[in-house]
Amino acid sequence: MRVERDILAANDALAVRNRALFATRGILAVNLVSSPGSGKTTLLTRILDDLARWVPLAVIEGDQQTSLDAERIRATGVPAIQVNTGKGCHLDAAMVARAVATLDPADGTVLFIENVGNLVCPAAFDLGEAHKVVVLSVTEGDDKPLKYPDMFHAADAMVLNKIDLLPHVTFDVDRCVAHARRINPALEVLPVSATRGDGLEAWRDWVLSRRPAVPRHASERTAS
Ligand SMILES: Nc1nc2c(ncn2[C@@H]2O[C@H](COP(=O)(O)OP(=O)(O)O)[C@@H](O)[C@H]2O)c(=O)[nH]1
Ligand SMILES: [Mg+2]
Ligand SMILES: [Zn+2]
Repeated sequence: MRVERDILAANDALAVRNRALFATRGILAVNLVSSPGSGKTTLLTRILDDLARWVPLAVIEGDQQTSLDAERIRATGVPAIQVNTGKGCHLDAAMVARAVATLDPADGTVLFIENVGNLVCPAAFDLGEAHKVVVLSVTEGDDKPLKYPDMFHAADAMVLNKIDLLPHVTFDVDRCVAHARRINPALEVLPVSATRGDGLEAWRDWVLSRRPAVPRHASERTAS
């Protein structure tokens, strides 16, 4: 559809600008995507303290309504901005650009973007992030990679959350991973329980290992 194509082209142009800004400032932007309730905010709150020992952090929280998630993030001491999309069902690059201007993250910041809970259109909207990470919880069914292939194709990693609930639900981890890798053979899989704590170190290390080198001129600007 024409209108849809124009909207995506305009978004892509802004995403290119976001990505260029992140590159000059050595910022790692990670876009968390999932259906509502899979555990995105919990996955963040559980590693922010630890990450804060190594890197500056900032969070953009997307939801249709409320600033509850930004408040959960700020309670950890990390700066967060809530973006309410109203009837909108995804964040776009312009929203991220405005939030970044307000947050004014330091060079070398790890910037998490928690997208609106939706496994469909966030796959199509580039925000300028380095990586999309799809969060799937075991209560959602092991067939979701087959049903929402675009999202699993766009993601570089899948956090498989709520593994503490595996004894109580019908969810075949091997089948889920096989489905996901059929769509995206390079997909990394991180099984975790955000509440019980399993796999959180691997999740933290995955983030830390993705940091770009901070460009020389950027570190000179911050050096006092
Ligand atoms: N049992 C269990 N519950 C979890 C886990 N992670 C998150 N939850 C719960 O799932 C619900 C939704 O979590 P939230 O982080 O708000 O999900 P979001 O909508 O993706 O940001 C909350 O009640 C969390 O406590 C987990 O690993 N195990
Ligand atoms: Mg949330
Ligand atoms: Zn949407």
